[in-house]
Parts: sequence; C-alpha cells; structure tokens
Amino acid sequence: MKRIVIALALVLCAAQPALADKVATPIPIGIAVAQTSNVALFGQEQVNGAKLAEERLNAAGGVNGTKIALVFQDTAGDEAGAVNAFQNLLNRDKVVAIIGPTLSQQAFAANPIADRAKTPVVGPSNTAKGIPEIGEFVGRISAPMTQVAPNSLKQAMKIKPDLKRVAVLYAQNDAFSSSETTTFQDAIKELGLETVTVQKFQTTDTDFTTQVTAVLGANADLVVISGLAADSGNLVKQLRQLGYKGLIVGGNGLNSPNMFPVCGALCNDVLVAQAYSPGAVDKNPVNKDFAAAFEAAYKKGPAQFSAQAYAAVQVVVEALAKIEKETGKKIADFELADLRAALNKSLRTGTYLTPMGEISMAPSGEVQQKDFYVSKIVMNPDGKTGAFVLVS
Ligand code: VAL
Repeated sequence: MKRIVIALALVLCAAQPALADKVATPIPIGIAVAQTSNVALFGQEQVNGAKLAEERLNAAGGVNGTKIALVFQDTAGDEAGAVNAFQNLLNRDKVVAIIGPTLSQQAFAANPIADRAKTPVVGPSNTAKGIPEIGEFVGRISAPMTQVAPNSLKQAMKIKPDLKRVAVLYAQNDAFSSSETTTFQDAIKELGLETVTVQKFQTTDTDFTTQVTAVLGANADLVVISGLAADSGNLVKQLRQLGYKGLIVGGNGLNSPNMFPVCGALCNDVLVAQAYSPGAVDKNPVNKDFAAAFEAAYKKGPAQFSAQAYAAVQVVVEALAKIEKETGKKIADFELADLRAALNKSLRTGTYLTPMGEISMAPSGEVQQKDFYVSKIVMNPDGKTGAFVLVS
C-alpha cells in the first residue's frame, strides 16, 4: 500500500510540470508597459491600443476561435520595473510572448531575460539602434529612428529653405534619446546644415535655462530635441518663453498628445516625424477601421503609441493563427516552450496589414515598414488639447 502511495505521488509530481507547461487558454500574452511614472505618458496610450486590440480581435474569433487574454504588468519608468514585470510574466503568468517594454532604456535591461527564457518579445515603441540585436527572441514593430527621424529635418528645410544653424539637444541619461541624437546629427551633416551647439539634459530635469541660453547665444534657426515627453514638453515651453522664435523638430519622445498639457499653446508648430498617422487612412482601410474604433472607444483620435501597441497585439495573434494553420495543431495543445519557439519563427514570416500599413519582421527581428509621415502640432484654443496635423 505504502509503495502504491509513493508511486502515485511520484506520478503526480512528474505530471505536475508537464501540466503547468501547457499553453493556457485563453492564450496569455504579456503587456509590459509603463502604467505609472512619467513614462506612463506613453504607456497609457499603449494600454489603450492594446486593450482595443484584445477586444476587437477576440470579437473576431481570437486565434481561430480561441480567445486571447492580455496580462498587464506595470513596468513603471525604469529598468528595475521592466525586469520585474518581465520576470512575473515569464515565470508566473506563463505568457506566450511579451509586448513591451515602453522605453529602449528598459529594453536593454529586460529583453535579455526573455531571450534567455526563449520567449518572443515584440517591442511596440523601442526605436533606438540595436534593439533586435539584443537576441534571437527580440523583435520590434516600431520603426527605428534611423528610418523615421531625418524626414522631419527635410520638412523643416522645406518650410525654411535658407535654414542653416541647428541646435541639438538630447537627454543623456536615456538610451533612446542618445541614440536618436546621433541619427539627427548625422542627417544634419548629410543635409548640409551646421550644428552650432549640442546641449545635454536629463529626463528628470525641469529647468532648462542653461540649455535655452546656449541655443539663443548660438543664434540657431532650428532646434532638434531628443528626449521623453515631460522633459521635452518643458524644454519646448521654456524655449518659447525665453524668446526662441525659430523652428523646432521633436524626436519620437515628442510624438504623444500627452505632451500637449506640458507645453500647452507653446507646443504649436513643433514638427515630428511619425511611423503612424491617423490622417493616413485613404490607402489603408485597416487604419480607417482602427481609427474609427479608437475614436468611438476613447473619444479621441489614436496616437502613434496606441496604433503601434494595437499592431503588436495583432501581429502576435496573426502569427499564432499561422502556427495552427501550418501545423494543424491547436495552440492549447502545445507545450509552452515549443509554442514560444514556434511563435518566434512565425512572427518573422509573412506580412501584416496593420494601422501603420503593411509591415513585416525580418529574421533579425527588425521591423520592415514602408510609409512614414511628418506632422506638426496644432493646439486648440483651450491650450491643452491639440493634434498632430499631417504635413507630409
Ligand atoms: N521610442 C522611445 C524609446 O525607444 C520612447 C519615446 C518610447 O525609448
């Protein structure tokens, strides 16, 4: 009898990990973005996009009839928060993939953990150089600034053809901002413009008097900013308050309507290159449909960070559906480890028709996207709300 009990206990113990390692239903997909801290200015937009995707994709049948369930883990704004969120999603929630984190700065710290756990990461907003290179399981659907940013400089030159003197400012404690500024500085040279001053700041700064004084002293006719939303918003505001009258080009960190309340009416006319525009619906019925659904759900138009988060969920769901089609096996019948590996491959095949147009993921994990835009901020008379108005 004793032997039977022991044998039974052994069988049960052995069965335990196997059971735990099956893919759960609804299919869990991790969303690790900043829901708190200053970085939540981007993260809230990402949550909105992801939730809308979950609702709409499940209403359309999920993965061939099996629903998905997004598992949200707040990363807050730093590396430790992202690492913690990734660990919970990987080990506790047993997600099939992680969409996140918000910042490249966080991706460099957290993505290696998912890579070691052989779990695909889909970056919805990381735009620094070197993200896919983190590892085999790391990809992104957010176009790197090397492809997007120079468009805004060209637009500035169209507005002011005699443009010459450029002041460059960037947040030196942020990996994305430090990366983006090198892209801008290279493009400035290539376009025959002159960098007259390079000023550094911190994403935590609130007083930019030193940098603005240097810009005014250098007699710049274009200012190019690489930072995050709160710092850049304050910087724009103080540039205008202290008398800077020239053009301003903002990088990806200024691509958020959540920055509008920070610089208020003084946000007007800032030029931003974008990988998504709610105005670009003519050629893309998927965007038209998405933008209308977003407007109906949130009573405002979608921001780039929302569209990209939506697209990230869509891409994961379509890649899962492809696996079922190719193997003839339901996702829920896979071992979790096998599914994660298959999903990483599936993500990198075929194309996806998203709100950003047709995109695909190269074997390296880098996104391939065709259409980019430049918009200008136009604030409403209330000085708090406004829009990115498409200029090219
Ligand atoms: N794109 C930036 C990054 O990669 C921010 C603005 C989300 O960190």
